[in-house]
Amino acid sequence: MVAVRRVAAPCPWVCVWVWVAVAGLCQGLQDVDVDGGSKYGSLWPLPQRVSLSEVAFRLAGASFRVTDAEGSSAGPACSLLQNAYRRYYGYVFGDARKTGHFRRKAGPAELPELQVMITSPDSECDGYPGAASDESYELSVDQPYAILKAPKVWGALRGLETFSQLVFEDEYGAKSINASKIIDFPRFQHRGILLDTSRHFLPIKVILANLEAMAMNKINVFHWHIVDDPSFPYLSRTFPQLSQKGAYHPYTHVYTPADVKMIIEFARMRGIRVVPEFDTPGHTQSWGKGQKDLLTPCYSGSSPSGTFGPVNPMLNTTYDFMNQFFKEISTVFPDHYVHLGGDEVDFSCWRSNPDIQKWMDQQGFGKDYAKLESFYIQNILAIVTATKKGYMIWQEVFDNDVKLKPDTVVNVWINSRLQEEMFNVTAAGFTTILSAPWYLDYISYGQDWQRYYKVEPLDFKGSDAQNKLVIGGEACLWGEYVDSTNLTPRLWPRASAVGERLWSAKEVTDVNDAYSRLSKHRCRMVESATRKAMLAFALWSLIAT
Ligand code: CP6
Repeated sequence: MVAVRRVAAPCPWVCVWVWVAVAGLCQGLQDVDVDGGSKYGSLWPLPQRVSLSEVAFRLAGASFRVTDAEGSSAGPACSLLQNAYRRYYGYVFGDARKTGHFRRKAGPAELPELQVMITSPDSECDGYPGAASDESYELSVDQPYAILKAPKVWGALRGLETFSQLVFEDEYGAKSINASKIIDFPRFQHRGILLDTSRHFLPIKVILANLEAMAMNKINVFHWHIVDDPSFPYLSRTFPQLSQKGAYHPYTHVYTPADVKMIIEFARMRGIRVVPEFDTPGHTQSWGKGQKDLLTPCYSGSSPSGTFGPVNPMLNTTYDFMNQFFKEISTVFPDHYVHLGGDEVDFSCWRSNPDIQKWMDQQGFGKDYAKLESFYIQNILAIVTATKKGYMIWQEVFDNDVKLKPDTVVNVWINSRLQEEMFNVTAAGFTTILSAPWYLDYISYGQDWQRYYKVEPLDFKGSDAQNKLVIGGEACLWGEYVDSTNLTPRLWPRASAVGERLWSAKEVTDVNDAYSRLSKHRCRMVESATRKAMLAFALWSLIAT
């Protein structure tokens, strides 16, 4: 057996370990296993290029500053950055400025400041992140101060996260950081998480906490599967009866316009897009409660059975409603994209309805219900296009030969014919995101994060041009068996595996190295959540007593 020895024994975990893999040497030093540490400390996801020096600096909580560099295009008026500086100061030092920290006469030099430089004339400080946002940054930790350079604020946010991940406590408990140089940018632009707020309502604070966790993992899209069959928690200004009748509770289990605004702003501050999904014509049972005649009446024999199926595609009133509804959506959600669903349409109800049958004959659709589905979707796409939005759709819409705009994002979710689908979608020239291998609501025994980690999104036989159309992926947390009581442990740190796969270079595949970094990253996420919970409890105590 090869014993692996640690030479730099007092070295703290984040700094570069020196390993000697020779048996029998270095007597008196402790033998440890190979999985003792990554030379990249706790960095997660691993930046594209990292060089770490063994020289360390000390950070003094009482005096350390994050400041705008001279010549930066974002100044004190950029509240997105100013808030981020405050937030990351809190992550690094705890929220209170500590004075009287441990001082040594001799020891590492102090690093007094991190200067943030936005290099492009338009910092995009007051804008929303989008499908083409630049998240690149360069971080140099050295004397006399550390410098974070990014073309846009979005890269600065990612760089601040990385800076905070480099900070560790030395053997005296003092905050320290190694001299380092990092050049970083994402491999894939679209790195998302789907949360489902219909099967179970998720309180705002759960959504916000997850946005926070997403930022820690450089995940930049919140795919909000906001409504579905069981409930309609979106409070529409135009059609308030949808949530009045369709939510689990008309006041407590709804997202008001103010709630939605808050979630979008909280996400923006962290460089996260909010892409809402309003899935039709299937998965719409809850819509029918507040909107008469929207759904197709199902028949049993020659009479209506009293149950309803997908949206009724043969009525003009359906499209009048959808027109008004998506007009509202286009003003409430600032992202260029809306997800329009289109998955899992059950034809049995349409088939049972004699009015639909007759109308299909008139249209020349015969008995081809996929044609009916395509007819409906085509109309919805036109309605949404008129609001100047782009759309994402589940793969069935593409499979059914619906005519799609060139900037359509096709969301691939069926695992059994994944490679084939990725090939076909990209061969047709559409951008695609991958969800199929990352259904995190599915649980199994053991370290299944490794299964998610080992997925290679470009593992299909496409040309270079086809590969370029794969813009990323999403981890999906469907809500049938998930509510606020079990959401966090089901999602984290397993979604972190997806985060690194989509951010880091293709070659970053060492599971042992990932394990070492991920276990520390997980501790960091737990600590951050615990600090928030304690803060909330302290505030609650003040108010409640
Ligand atoms: N809800 C909606 C779901 C699913 C889909 N759409 C789903 C289907 C199969 C599995 C998991 C989730 N629950 N609206 C499919 C995109 Cl295994």
